[in-house]
Amino acid sequence: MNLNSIANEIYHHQKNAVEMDKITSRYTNITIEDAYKIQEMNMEKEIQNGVQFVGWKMGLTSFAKQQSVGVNQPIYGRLLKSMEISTEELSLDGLIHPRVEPEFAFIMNKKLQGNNVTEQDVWQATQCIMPAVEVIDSRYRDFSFNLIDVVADNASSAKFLILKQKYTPDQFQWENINVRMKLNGRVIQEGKGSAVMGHPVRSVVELVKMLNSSGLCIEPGMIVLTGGITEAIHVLTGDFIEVEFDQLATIDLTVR
Ligand code: 0L1
Ligand code: MG
Repeated sequence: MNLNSIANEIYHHQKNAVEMDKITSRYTNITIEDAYKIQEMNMEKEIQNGVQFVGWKMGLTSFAKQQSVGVNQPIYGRLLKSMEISTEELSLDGLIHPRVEPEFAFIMNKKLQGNNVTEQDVWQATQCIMPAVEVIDSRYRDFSFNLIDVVADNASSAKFLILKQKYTPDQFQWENINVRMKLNGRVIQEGKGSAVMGHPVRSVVELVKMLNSSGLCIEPGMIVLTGGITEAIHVLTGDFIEVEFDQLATIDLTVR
């Protein structure tokens, strides 16, 4: 088994928006550590090409999502500047079978590292929190994968949008913020901040610990997407999505 060639295969499918078969059905000895290594190798390719590495995303942070993949742990992925969409138009170019989910984006202003990090440490390192939407797009056929497959595929990262509105960490009880997602005018998903590991700050704590086990950390200025507040919804060309964060703001997305 050659991790470099598996990384190249996944990278090809990510870049060309073509579905692939699960790697775990072909490489039965592959480990979760190998999968994070593959993720890192592909990120290195992007950095070599001049693309900025801007932060981290946590995935599978809700019980519902963990159940749907049959796991009991979250995962992390890497965010690139090229994944960020700044207009409220979502182009499906370069995507296979995209899904959209509401998230909180934590913007960090201090380095966070180590295995003993606390919620207090995270709050002290949080510059602001912003409503966000993540567009996930697994490169695996029919969204069929296990934990190792999805980690190697950068936790299904594809695009993200962060609203300009900034909120201070103490402005709201983030676990109590209700979020509704409407598809073409009809509410089809509802959730609460507490869906993210009980409280989104816990997702950042967990991320720091997971990164630490690979000698990594959150650097000042980085974004952290803390994980889906509701289930993700499939989107198609022509769809209009409204993501309403109670007390905060609404993100409108037109799919082109
Ligand atoms: O952001 C997420 O929670 C997605 C993690 C990967 C699972 C999926 O693609 O649904
Ligand atoms: Mg997500």
